[in-house]
Amino acid sequence: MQGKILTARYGVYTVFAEGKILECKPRGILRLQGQKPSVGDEAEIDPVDQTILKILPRKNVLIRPLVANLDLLIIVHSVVEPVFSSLLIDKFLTYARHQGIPPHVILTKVDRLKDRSELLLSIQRLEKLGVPVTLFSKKTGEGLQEVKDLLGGRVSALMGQTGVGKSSLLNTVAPDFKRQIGEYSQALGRGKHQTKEVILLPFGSGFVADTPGFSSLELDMTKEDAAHDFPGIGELALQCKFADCLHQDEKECAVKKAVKEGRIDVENYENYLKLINELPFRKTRY
Ligand SMILES: Nc1nc2c(ncn2[C@@H]2O[C@H](COP(=O)(O)OP(=O)(O)OP(=O)(O)O)[C@@H](O)[C@H]2O)c(=O)[nH]1
Ligand SMILES: [Mg+2]
Ligand SMILES: [Zn+2]
Repeated sequence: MQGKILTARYGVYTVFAEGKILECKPRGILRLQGQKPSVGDEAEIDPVDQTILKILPRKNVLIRPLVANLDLLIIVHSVVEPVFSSLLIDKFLTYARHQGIPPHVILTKVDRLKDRSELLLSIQRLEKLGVPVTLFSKKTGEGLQEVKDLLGGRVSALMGQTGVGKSSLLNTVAPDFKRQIGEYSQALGRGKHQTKEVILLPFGSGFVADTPGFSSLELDMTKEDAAHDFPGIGELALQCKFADCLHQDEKECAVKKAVKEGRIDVENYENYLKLINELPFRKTRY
């Protein structure tokens, strides 16, 4: 029987198979083969002795949070608390592209915004990059139908800082999920890490992962990765003279040329420079 792994906890996996949820343990052979099941995995299971026999090949795997086989990465970001940051959104977008998963941005808590003019500029910038954006509020229900449509029929994961409202959004979409909601701490300037584990929730004919938030994101990426995957910038990297161009001081750089000619937003380029400053160089393997 084939099923999908919904949760992973202390070596016990809940598997969704043929409409039922089973608790399974991996067969010893998996460990011998060095295969560790992850949430989102498609698995061959034996429903009688409740064991996982085999993990089917993965389409992709997001490392942080750990979820396999995603169709969509939903970057959840708040417009107020935690404070809105276009740099952080760009970081997540770079990460999504680096992992080969299409992104969608949901901006939460829009009920708390009196003036939307600045937000609209940020949305325009993202849409120019080809990134779809949805505004959402659990208080007013704005964006609810759009979010439901987005989640149905595919496998997606919510990713974002602690306190942005990932679990709240899921409860609004489906109250049966009964996700625990944390609070935003003014003193800490962030949420309180309410969600502790990745869980995949069946929704319609799809699945959506609620994931633990973080207060800062350490990306498993290098400067060279960002030079190729940063939204709006990576696309031009192939036209640069040097294959390893970081679009900083190099000669005949297609990115810098595009910035000068106004084809790349200055904000984009500045975010890019900030991001590569944070990232390490690729370690050479020679
Ligand atoms: N005003 C308003 N508050 C919201 C909205 N969505 C979430 N909140 C509040 O934001 C706080 C954090 O919400 P959570 O849903 O726990 O956030 P989370 O992203 O799941 O956080 P972690 O599980 O820690 O990663 C709670 O106090 C929510 O009530 C919204 O649309 N509007
Ligand atoms: Mg949560
Ligand atoms: Zn360049």
